Amino acid sequence: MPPTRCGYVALIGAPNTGKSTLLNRLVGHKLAIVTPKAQTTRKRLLGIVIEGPTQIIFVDTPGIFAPRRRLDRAMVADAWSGAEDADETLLLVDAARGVEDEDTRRILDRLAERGRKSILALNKIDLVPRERLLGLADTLWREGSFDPIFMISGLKGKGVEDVKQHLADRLPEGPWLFPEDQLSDAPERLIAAEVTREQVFLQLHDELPYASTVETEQWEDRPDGSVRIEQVIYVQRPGQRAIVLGEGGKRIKTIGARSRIELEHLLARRVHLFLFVKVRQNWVEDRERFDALGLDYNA
Ligand SMILES: Nc1nc2c(ncn2[C@@H]2O[C@H](COP(=O)(O)OP(=O)(O)OP(=O)(O)O)[C@@H](O)[C@H]2O)c(=O)[nH]1
Ligand SMILES: [Mg+2]
Repeated sequence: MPPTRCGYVALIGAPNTGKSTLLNRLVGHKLAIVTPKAQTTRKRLLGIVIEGPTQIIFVDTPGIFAPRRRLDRAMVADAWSGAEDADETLLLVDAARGVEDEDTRRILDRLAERGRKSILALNKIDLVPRERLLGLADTLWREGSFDPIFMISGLKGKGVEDVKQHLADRLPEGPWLFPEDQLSDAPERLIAAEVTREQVFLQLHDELPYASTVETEQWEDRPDGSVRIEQVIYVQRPGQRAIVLGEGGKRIKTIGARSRIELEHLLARRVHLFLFVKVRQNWVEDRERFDALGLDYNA
């Protein structure tokens, strides 16, 4: 028997580069929420994979960008501390967007300062012609911060096995840190809140998703095997509450119905979901909300 190996691998990158999509693909389960909007992920999430003798603990992180508000700062700090605590850092670059954007530039500069090589995955290769990919890979190679460079599509699953195999061979020898069948560190009630937040992101436009947060307040396992879940969607203003509810409560009904379907799939049992929308004028400055998210209020 070969010795066991184990280690943490942080997935970092600018917002919307496909980190959460890749995490789900690597684990083979939908753990992290994914939306077309930037700044979907707010807090680190583990996805645990076994590859031969190696337990790979992937860390999905919030996108890194120039933070302005308190919540942004906490998210970005959470992402960098994920990278600092990990054995390996895997930077995702969106091949369709390239490296010209400010967010990626800032990350490249900070990684260059570390003096330790990271792994690079040029992602979304399904969207970009091959010549452009080779040009981009060449530019990134010259940064001198990356070895190796992979070309992948997290969405289509292309190149993802190669990344996994590379990490499985490279992580340090040591005992596995989690039980064999554990997929994540996130408690069910937190993942359940995320599932509803994903629907809030998908069903609402403009600034509203960013102005809201979701918390699971009640979780009751019923004798008949079903579960009763109560969640609160916090928004900042009464006008936003009206938008989340929609005309005649139509929109909240859609959010609830879709979230419930996802939850039943995820939990493999019947779900009774009750959603409430509350106005908390300054929840983005509210320490309690940060604690519920597991973020550092003073980052
Ligand atoms: N075409 C294509 N789209 C992708 C790929 N990977 C992710 N996407 C899409 O990119 C968008 C963002 O994906 P996410 O996985 O949420 O990105 P993220 O990096 O986790 O974003 P944040 O959490 O906001 O930082 C979604 O619409 C995904 O479907 C890919 O390989 N190819
Ligand atoms: Mg994400």
